[in-house]
Amino acid sequence: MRKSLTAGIALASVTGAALWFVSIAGAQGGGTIEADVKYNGAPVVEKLKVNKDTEKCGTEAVIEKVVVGGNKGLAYAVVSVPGAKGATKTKAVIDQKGCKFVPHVVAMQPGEIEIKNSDDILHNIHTYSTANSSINKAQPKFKKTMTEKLDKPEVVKFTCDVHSWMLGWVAVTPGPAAVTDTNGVAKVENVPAGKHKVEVWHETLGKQEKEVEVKAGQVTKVSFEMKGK
Ligand SMILES: [Cu+2]
Repeated sequence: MRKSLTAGIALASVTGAALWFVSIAGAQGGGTIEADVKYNGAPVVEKLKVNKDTEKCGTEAVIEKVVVGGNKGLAYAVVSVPGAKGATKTKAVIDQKGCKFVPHVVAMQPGEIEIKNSDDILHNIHTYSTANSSINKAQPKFKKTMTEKLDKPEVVKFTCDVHSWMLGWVAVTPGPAAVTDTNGVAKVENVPAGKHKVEVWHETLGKQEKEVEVKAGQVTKVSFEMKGK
């Protein structure tokens, strides 16, 4: 220990402060969890005729409840590590575009979320939650962004009172989290080394959890198979 510290100081004095900083960050020992979420069932997509704001919304709303991509990968599942503290906060953003919430599912740490309106028409954000207070606010076309607070961990349902088909989900998680892509893969970064519980949540297929062991600087893979209800 003493030997490596001395070597570190010697190295830092030669190559400068930037490298020293890197070696300290590495010593904290974060790893990555790569979750592979699969679903063996059929995709569920509902279609609805639209006769309002059709110049922005189109004439058909597509409500994607279960999105299954290549290799049975399940999209829009939230993978989180609730017990891991000190997750890096990135700014959460959800947009209303084409009368849809984009992305359909957002994962964020407790804090602020920026709600955008890219549509040039009136939307009315209406959220459903228990721990956080409900948001029910008109967002006229000139109001391009609103910032709201979601500071308690839970999954918050986003709807719009103007366009009844609009549906989005914001998962406020206490630890680091990520949403699966169209291949059903989510990479959760900066997870401290050690044993952790990994949770997967999907809006219609429910929850699952598994234990994993994360090692510093390494990628730990874990797979889930969600069951239909
Ligand atoms: Cu709307």
